[in-house]
Amino acid sequence: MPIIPIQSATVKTTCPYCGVGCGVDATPASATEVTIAGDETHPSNFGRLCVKGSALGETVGLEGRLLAPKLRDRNTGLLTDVSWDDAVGTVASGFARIIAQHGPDAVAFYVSGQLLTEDYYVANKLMKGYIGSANIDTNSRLCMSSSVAGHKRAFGEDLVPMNYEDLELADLVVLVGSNTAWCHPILFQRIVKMKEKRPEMKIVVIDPRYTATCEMADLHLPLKPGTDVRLFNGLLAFLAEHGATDAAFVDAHTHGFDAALAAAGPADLAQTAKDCKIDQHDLMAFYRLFARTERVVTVYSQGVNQSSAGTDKVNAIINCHLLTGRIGKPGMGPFSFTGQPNAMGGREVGGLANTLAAHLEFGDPLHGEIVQTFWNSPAIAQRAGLKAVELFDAIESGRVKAVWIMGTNPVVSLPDSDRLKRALDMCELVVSSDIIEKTDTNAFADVLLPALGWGEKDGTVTNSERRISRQRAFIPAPGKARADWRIICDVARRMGFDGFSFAGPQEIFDEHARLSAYRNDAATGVHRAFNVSGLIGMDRARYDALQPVQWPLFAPDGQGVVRLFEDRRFSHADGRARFIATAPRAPKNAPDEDYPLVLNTGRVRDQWHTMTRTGRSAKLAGHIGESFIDMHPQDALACGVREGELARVASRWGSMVARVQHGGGMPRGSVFVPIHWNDQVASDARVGAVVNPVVDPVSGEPEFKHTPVSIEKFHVTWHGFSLSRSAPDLDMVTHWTRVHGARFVRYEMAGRNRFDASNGDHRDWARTLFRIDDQHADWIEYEDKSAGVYRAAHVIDDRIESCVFISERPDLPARAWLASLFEKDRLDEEDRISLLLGQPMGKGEDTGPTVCSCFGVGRNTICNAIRDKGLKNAAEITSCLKAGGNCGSCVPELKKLIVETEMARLSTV
Ligand SMILES: Nc1nc2c(c(=O)[nH]1)N[C@H]1C(S)=C(S)[C@@H](COP(=O)(O)OP(=O)(O)OC[C@H]3O[C@@H](n4cnc5c(=O)[nH]c(N)nc54)[C@H](O)[C@@H]3O)O[C@H]1N2
Ligand SMILES: Nc1nc2c(c(=O)[nH]1)N[C@H]1C(S)=C(S)[C@@H](COP(=O)(O)OP(=O)(O)OC[C@H]3O[C@@H](n4cnc5c(=O)[nH]c(N)nc54)[C@H](O)[C@@H]3O)O[C@H]1N2
Ligand code: SF4
Ligand SMILES: [Mo]
Repeated sequence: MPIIPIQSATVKTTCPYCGVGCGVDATPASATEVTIAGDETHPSNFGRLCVKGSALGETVGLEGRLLAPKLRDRNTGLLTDVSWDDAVGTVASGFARIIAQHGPDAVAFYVSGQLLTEDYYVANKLMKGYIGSANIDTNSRLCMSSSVAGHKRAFGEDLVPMNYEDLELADLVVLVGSNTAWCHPILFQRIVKMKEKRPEMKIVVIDPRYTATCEMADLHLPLKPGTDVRLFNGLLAFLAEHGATDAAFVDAHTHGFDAALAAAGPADLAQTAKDCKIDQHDLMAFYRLFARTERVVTVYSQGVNQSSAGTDKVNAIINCHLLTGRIGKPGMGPFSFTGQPNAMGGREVGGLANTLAAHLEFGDPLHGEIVQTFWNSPAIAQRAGLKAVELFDAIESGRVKAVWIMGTNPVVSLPDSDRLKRALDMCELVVSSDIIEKTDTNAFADVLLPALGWGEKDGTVTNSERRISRQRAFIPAPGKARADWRIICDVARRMGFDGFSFAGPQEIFDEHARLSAYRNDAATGVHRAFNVSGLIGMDRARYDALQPVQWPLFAPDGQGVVRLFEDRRFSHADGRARFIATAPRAPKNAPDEDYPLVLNTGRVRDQWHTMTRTGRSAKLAGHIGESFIDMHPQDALACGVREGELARVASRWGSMVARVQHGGGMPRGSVFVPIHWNDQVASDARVGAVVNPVVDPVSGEPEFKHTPVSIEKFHVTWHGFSLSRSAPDLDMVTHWTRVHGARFVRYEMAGRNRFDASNGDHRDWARTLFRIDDQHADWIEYEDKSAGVYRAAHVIDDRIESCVFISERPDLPARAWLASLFEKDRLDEEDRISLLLGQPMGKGEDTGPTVCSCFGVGRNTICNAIRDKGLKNAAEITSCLKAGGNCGSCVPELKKLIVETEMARLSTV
């Protein structure tokens, strides 16, 4: 469907993916296209974009969009379009009825770090100030909540003190549990660029896996999963023993060092190395480097947060920065990278169930009084609400009877997610606001509310360095979709609440800014560092012109505070930071005989979460097209599975199926599965079903990186793939994964019993697969019964419609070349012969899976060029093939291919 631009001028907006928060120049180029470029003036990225940001233009079409409010008939399961009036009425009366019967704690909102600050603000206000419950939690619970809890314990407030420039000013950057190269690519590039300029700058990666990030590191510590507290406690003891401390800072500005040191235990390098399963010399090298380098930034992400010891991991890291006084100064400090585009904005407004609003908390009645007086609201939540995992437990047990899910897909992203399906099935009223109609979560919704997506919505987001940027609209609202803030306000008003009559997001932002400043001092209220009083009173024109600014921000048109704690004052009442005593403890569920391996889950370079947006881009699909189980070859051997085969990963909670691979740098004992694949794109690849529902006791963040599992072969009798212009009949296959192409959909498939190449009419089978009635259809067919191979292509008027390749063995031919046939209006003779042969004739080599998505350069092309032309580094590959020359996201993989090609060459000489 065409996109009708609001205007053809360039609009400055912010990328909707990761927490780096890159500035984007979006230019609607024609009725169907938007040109995307990096905003050279934005201080996060200075014009650069990673591969996901660069592909944003491909993801704004209307395919699959939810464009009208819908109600589901629970008996038939069918959805019917309804008016907004009816939809808002159904939600408002449903919530009101349940509140009247069962009290305010019987309802809940589950929201998202992908909402804008304005959406988030009104959702929080409605739940905590009007409904009077704190049952609003956000998917940031799954993401940053251990960091939030760690910051509150150490600093007295949820504060990330840092600035992106600190990464460039540092002499040592420690990346803990962060695959920065793939998950925060532009920050990674900023670090790498600086290292190129100043080779003495060091990068250390602490991650059980050897990730793409490690390609650029001086040192990789492949620690045993879950042992970070041990490692940083060991560092604390080492620093204390070697006098690498800032005693004056510790004396004047902190509390609790002695207890923390006692909990850390003695400085016993050998024992720490053994506990963490790290080479003792490498550990010593890291400790020494940390001790002698003044300018250290320690970055941490989900390898730290998503753990049953997540909050302790955060504090164990911060302890080391406090002991050395390396905080609040240029080029040093602990730096929690936020995941989602507006994780930070959500924390500002109070989107977590255990914070109230605007960095005010539960537990002190004064905080509640400040917020209620400011809102002039009929109620105020008195105590913390249910955290995400508890919230869905409460839905399952019937305590919570209505839930409104906004901008998140919990049936994919929560742990033990099959149980979530059961919970939602039982829930009296499930409402979901989304931009996409068919998601795993929406399948359980009684009411679907169409929201505006990126490019259509308008508001603010805050990135990892506390920088507020505008997301601006450049496409008109499609169908009946409405802004999230507006949907929430409409429901609030229909419930009879005043306080929700906003003319636009600028008015909500203004109220948010005023609340941040309201009684923000110890004399009349409570001092908090979160204060954006400089942004009060913006009219629409000023709001539209708002430039990216960091908070706190006091002066109108000011630039905000670049770095926190430069004054050595922390937010605890006495102004001091706290050391936290952190005793190491093992993950709750340990591997055992039945489930001997540890499942680690995370992200891949070119997909975003549950793929509702990145999954639409053919360019992004080329990198990794299907889910996988990455494991050490010896573990694979022990489990009786081989690379390229399908296997089932099972835990005590659930199971999923994916293809086994090596080469992802897995240590023995661990397997890695990506989080993105779900029931919309694969038959059985939702890893959330397998993950244990264990949470950190302080933050409530799930232990996504550590579930004991077993792996066994998934038996099939045939393997295959199809490319077709319309979807095939998936009832014909046992296992499938869909991959989005430019002019086709590709299905990787496998089956049991239904296809036997030595027996039966395969054309009939193919006809049923592609739903072809025509008995006289034009087929190009090849069959080798003894080898168990069958290939068929269906052609209409010389144009390829569909093709399927089947084999009894998993060694199927390459697929990349087939895509080009779908670009053609007519197949020529050579194409037809190629289809029969199952490989391209002469021209068109098999380029292999995409490595550089920007220029579509495949692995085989790159390896051939490295070998044939003797290319020595990434820059030479770029000048030869362009690969790596645009966004740079693939540069770590290029480096890896150089090493692999060289090793392959050496092994053959
Ligand atoms: N391409 C892409 N980028 C994204 C996203 C995306 O979906 N796709 N999502 C965004 C979001 S919301 C988030 S939260 C961030 C996440 O960004 P990251 O945290 O960088 O990503 P993950 O892949 O979840 O996990 C990071 C690493 O933690 C390691 N790890 C596992 N267990 C341990 C452990 O016990 N100790 C240590 N030290 N490390 C461990 C894993 O091996 C993994 O490499 O990415 C953001 N950026
Ligand atoms: N096993 C495992 N699970 C994990 C993780 C892990 O590492 N391992 N990581 C966790 C983390 S850190 C995160 S952040 C979560 C992410 O998990 P989710 O939040 O569940 O994933 P998304 O796909 O981002 O879901 C966003 C939904 O909102 C919709 N949407 C997009 N834009 C808008 C909008 O403007 N308005 C509305 N109303 N809807 C919109 C999208 O179509 C999509 O359905 O996953 C968590 N789950
Ligand atoms: S690093 Fe990539 S995904 Fe993250 S904000 Fe920038 S362009 Fe978007
Ligand atoms: Mo996240």
